[in-house]
Amino acid sequence: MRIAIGFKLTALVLLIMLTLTSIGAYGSSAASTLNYSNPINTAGADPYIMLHSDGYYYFTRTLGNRLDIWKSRSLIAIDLGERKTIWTPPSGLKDIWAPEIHNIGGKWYIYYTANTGCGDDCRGIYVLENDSADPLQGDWTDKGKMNLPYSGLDGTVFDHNGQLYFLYAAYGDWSGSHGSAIAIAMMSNPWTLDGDNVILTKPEYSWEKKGMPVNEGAVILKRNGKIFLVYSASACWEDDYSLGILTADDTSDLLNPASWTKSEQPVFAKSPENGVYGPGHNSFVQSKDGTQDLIVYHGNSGPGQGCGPRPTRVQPFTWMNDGSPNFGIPTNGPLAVPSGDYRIEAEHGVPVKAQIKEKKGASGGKIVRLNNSNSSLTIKDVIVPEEGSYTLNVRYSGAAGPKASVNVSVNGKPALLMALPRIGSNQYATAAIQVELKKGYNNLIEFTKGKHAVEIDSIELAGSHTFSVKPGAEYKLINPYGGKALDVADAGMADGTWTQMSDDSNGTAAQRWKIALNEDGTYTIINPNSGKALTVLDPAEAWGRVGITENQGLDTQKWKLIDTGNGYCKLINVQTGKALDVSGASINSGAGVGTWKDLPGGVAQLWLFYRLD
Ligand SMILES: [Ca+2]
Repeated sequence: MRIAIGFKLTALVLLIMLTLTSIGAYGSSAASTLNYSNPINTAGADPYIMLHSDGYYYFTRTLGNRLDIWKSRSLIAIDLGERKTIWTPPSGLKDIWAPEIHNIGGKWYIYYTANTGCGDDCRGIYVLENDSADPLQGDWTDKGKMNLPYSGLDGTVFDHNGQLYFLYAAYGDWSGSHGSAIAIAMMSNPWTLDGDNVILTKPEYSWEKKGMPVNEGAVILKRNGKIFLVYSASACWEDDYSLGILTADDTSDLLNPASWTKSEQPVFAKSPENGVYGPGHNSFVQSKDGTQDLIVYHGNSGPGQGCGPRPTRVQPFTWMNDGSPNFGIPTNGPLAVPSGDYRIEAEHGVPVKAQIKEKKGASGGKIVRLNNSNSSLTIKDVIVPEEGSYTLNVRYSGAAGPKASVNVSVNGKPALLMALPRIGSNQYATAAIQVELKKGYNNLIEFTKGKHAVEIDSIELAGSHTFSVKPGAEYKLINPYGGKALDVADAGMADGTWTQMSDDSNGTAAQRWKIALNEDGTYTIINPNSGKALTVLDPAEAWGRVGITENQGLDTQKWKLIDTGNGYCKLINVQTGKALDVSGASINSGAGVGTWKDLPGGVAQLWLFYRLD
C-alpha cells in the first residue's frame, strides 16, 4: 500500500493496513482461479507435464545438474506445487537434460539425457524406475543407459496397440547426412530398445536448419485415427526455433518412414507481436475434465535470449476439419484457466469410514459417501495462487434430510457448518462457503458427516487475489528458479551470520521469516529463531552479502516488497536500492545471498512467500 496522499490515516484505514497489506505495483496482477497469463514459471526449458489417474499433474524440466519433480492439483499453478529433487547424477555424468516422467504399467519412469564428459559424442539417454504410487516418494532405481545405436538426446516413449515405442533425437553427420534427426524403435521393456532404429525425419527445410540442422524434442499426439509426431526444429538458441509435424495413419507401420507425411512449414513458430520467441520442445496435456487439449512448451519473452531460462508456457489448441491439430499462435494471454483446473474430485481425497462409489452423473464418475457416524473425507494439497479468501464450491448429491449439512475444517481450524439443501438421491447440487487459504499447495480441507448422509462429488475453488503478506505472520522464502529456501547458515544466532540457499525444509528454524510492517511502509524481516533481522552486511559492495543482525531499524534492515506478478515478488533494500539476489543465479544448496542491482526479469531475484503458521 502506497501512501502518497496528504491526508491523515483514519483508524480504520490504519487497521486495514496493519492486518493485510497489499504490495505496491511493479507488474502487479491478481492471481486468479479463472484466468492466467504466460509464462507459468520463471524458467522451464524442455517442459514435460502429464496428468495421472490420481488427479495430479506431474512436471519435469531441464535443470542441468539434477532431476526435480513438481506435483500439483492445478496445471496452471504447477510452479507453486510440491517440488522435490528426486535424483542427482553420479560423478562424471553431466548435462542432465530434457527429463520426461511416464507411468507405464503402474510404475514410474524418468527418461533423461546425459553425457559422460565428452559432449555430443557420448550423449545418451538414461532411465530411472520407481514402483511407488507417488513418484515423489519411494526409491528410484537406476536402469542405466539405453541401448541406442546413435548418440542422442530427448527420449520419449509411447504405447500403440500394446506395443511400446521409443523416439529420440539421433545425432548423425553434422556436415552432411542428417545432423540431429528423429529416430524410432520398438521396445522390449521400458528401458530396452528392440530391433531397428529408423530415422523418420531429418532437417531438410530452411526452417529446420536455423543455427544448426536440428530435429529434436519429439512427442506423440493421437486423435481422429491419426498419429501425430510433433518435433522441434533448428537450434534452441534461435528465435526461429519452431515445431514441425509428421502424420501417420494409426493402422500403418510406424517403423516405415513412408507411413509418415511431413509438414512443409512449421506448425508453431515465434510471435513477435505477442512477445514469444523460440517456442518449442513441447508436450501435450489435457484439462482435468478431459474437455480441452493443451500444448506445453518453452519460449523466451524477448528476441535473442538464446537457450537461457526459457520459461514454460501453456495454451489450449483446437482441431481442424481434416482431423489435424491447430496449435495457433504463441500467446501470453490472459487466457481462461483450463476447464476444471481448480476442481478436485472427492474420490481423489482420503475417505475415512467412508466409501468411494461409482455414480451416474458424477464428475469423474465417482462420489464419496459420508454415511457412518464420524465418517470423513480429507482433501490435501489444495492449491491456490495467492493467500486469501476463496469460494469453496461443493458439488454433492443424496442430501437426505431437510437440514442436511457437512462440517468443513480448513487447515485444522474449527469446522464451519455447511448447509446442503435437500435434493433427490440421484440429483446433484452445488453449495458454497468462503474459506481462508494459504498461497501454494499446502492447504488441507476436511469434511465430516453432519446430521444426515451425503455424497460429495467434487470441490472447486473460485477467487482472485493480488500478492500480499500479513504482518506478524511467518513465511518461508523460496527462489523459484532453483526451488531452494532462504536459510540462516547453520541456524546461527550470532550477529553477522550469513544467509544462503538450502533445501526447502518447510519451515525449520533457519528458514522461518516473520514479516513486520514499519510505519514508512517498508518491511523488516525477522528470523524468529534468533530474533534478528535480515540485513545487508556489506552495503558498500556491488554485491552486498546479506545476513542477520540485531534489529536497530537501520535502512540496511528495511525492505520494500515489490509484486512482479504471477505470484512472485522482489525485495529491494532501502539502503542500497538493490534486490535480494542468489549469487550467480545458482540453483544449488549453499549459494550465497546478497543484494545486487535490480535486474528486470532476473530469475535470481524473484521470491515466493509461503505462509507457515
Ligand atoms: Ca467426483
